[in-house]
Amino acid sequence: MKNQIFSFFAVIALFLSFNACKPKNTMSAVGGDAAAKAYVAPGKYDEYYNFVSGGFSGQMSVYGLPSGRLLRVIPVFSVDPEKGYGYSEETKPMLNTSHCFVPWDDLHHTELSQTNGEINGKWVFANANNTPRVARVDLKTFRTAEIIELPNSAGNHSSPFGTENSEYIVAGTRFSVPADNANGDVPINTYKQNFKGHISFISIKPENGAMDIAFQIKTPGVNFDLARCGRAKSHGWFFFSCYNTEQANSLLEVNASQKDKDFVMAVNWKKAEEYLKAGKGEKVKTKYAHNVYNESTHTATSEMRNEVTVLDASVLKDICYFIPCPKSPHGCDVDPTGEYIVGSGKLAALIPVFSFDKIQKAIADKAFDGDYQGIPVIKYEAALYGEVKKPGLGPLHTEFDGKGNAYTSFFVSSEVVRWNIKDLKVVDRVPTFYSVGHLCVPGGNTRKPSPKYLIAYNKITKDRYLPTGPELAQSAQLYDISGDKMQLILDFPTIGEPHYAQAAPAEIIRNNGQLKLYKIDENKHQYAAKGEKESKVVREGNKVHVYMTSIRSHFSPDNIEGVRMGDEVYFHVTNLEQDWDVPHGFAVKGAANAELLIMPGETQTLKWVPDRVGMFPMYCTDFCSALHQEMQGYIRVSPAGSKTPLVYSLGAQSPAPQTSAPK
Ligand code: K7E
Ligand code: CUA
Repeated sequence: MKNQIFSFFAVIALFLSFNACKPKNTMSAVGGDAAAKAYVAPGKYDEYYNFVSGGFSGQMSVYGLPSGRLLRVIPVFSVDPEKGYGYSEETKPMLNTSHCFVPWDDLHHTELSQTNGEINGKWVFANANNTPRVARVDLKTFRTAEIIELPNSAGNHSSPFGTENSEYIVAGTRFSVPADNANGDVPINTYKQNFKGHISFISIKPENGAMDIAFQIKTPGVNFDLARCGRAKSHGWFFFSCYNTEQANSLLEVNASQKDKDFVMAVNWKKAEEYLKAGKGEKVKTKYAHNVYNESTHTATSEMRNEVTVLDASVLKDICYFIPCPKSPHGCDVDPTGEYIVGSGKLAALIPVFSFDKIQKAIADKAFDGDYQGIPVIKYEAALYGEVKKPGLGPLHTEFDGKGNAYTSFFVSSEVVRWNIKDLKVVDRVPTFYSVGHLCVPGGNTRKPSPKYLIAYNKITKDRYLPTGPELAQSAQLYDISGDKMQLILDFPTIGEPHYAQAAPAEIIRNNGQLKLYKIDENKHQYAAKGEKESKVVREGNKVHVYMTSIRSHFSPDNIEGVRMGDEVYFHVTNLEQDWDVPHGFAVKGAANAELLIMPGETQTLKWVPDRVGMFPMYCTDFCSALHQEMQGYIRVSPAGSKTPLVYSLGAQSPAPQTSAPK
């Protein structure tokens, strides 16, 4: 019997070791009280807002925690027909770039703005990975308010990570490329000579969040992966993980995994600021778009910029330092005290923890191992606080609870490991289902984390949900980390592929002066009609401007005749409602466009080019009242050159069209 039990456990152990990456026993992971812990009763609010990256959906989604309820999808880098984002004339400029109108991107990281190293609830930033951009979402409106493109960059992955007072949002290029002002028409195998890395420091205006590229730092050509600001004692520094220090340009899975160690790059941004002030930056010609949404005109504008200031790290020797870090580091995370910097080598069997104090001493003592293309390399041992031994397989990202613990995700062994920062001992581990990427502890990248929950954002869901054909739901998992043992309490599917996410106590976000509606008196839109009396239709050549209003439950005007083939019709719809939560929608048959979804007091414009002669209905798409289905109208389209007079009306039964505003 004893023997049998022994071999039973031996088999279990074997099974576990062979199947480490695909934990199968899902039942035991969820305790009986899990449902109660994640349960938020109908009508009750969640404790936290969770801002989750949408990966290749290009959007950001907002969940309530602990319920995992989806509250909102905020369109950021991808067009969103549901909200008319990128389809309305007002929002099209938001997606403008130096390339063209780009209707999609790949959003990996969200970053909440901070004051004194704590979340302030004003803005959440996001990165576009493909066509390098950083966006600012205003948490008063939960809308994208600003997008700035990044020159000299490609694959804006190490982004957007903020400093403790949101002085800067920083962004490191994943792909090194020839600089924008250099000849890019060079053989790819000249990577070592011609390819450069650039780190962007985007300044944030404290009063309104306005973004501007303050400066860039030019570095050797490597791949920047992730970054974190120094905090508290290390405020003024930034830490980036970099891989491909081999400078390979082909088959990176082999060729960029040759070296035993790549780097964490420590950047003294206060020093960089001094050099900038002293005029050590070079003004470099380039081209990048800066797009801003104006809340009083309800309109975005896009401006092309053509210059950026670049500091060269190989010339200005004391702004950047490389610290050797094992095996292609991915995450680079700084603990709440600012002393410990954790590098997570994707292929490493240990986690190195660097000490800020030791890094400072190493720099003072010049404890260098030579340089890497002009950048000093600090000796590994001189910067190292210690190593977490055998923590798991494939460490990716680390978050902190402010109680002395770190939580690292392990992609290959599909688990979250809690370890003590001081003695570097593993104290708990819990399986994730399945391959986990980023983790989020609310405030986990601040001086004061809120250590009740941890959310794991997973890459593969396999058998967690009802199957949906070849493509399965993406997933997040919620853990209770308030006790000695981490406990899985909830799975919830996500929009797109979730990478990083941040969360904040609901109070911080709710009480930041959220907007309930736009005041109609303050509407400065060029084509606003601030009352039905102002509604009208005006022809300017082949452009027809419809100054339209919507209120429960009609449009004004609701009948339009005299539009001709060859015309471009612009429906400028002003929602006259002044109540919270009463949007109206607008759509026209056959429009090569999306709907408009217009908030109270707002004006939005749908462009429509009729493709045939005939009668075209238009209607409200948002069920706004009991008589929502009555909220409709017609537009008559006549042949090109026809003499049908331009008339419009409201409440006039045929045949009594008006040519002036309805009374
Ligand atoms: Cu690890 Cu793009 Cu931050 Cu995904 S990244 S997981
Ligand atoms: Cu307005 Cu339905």
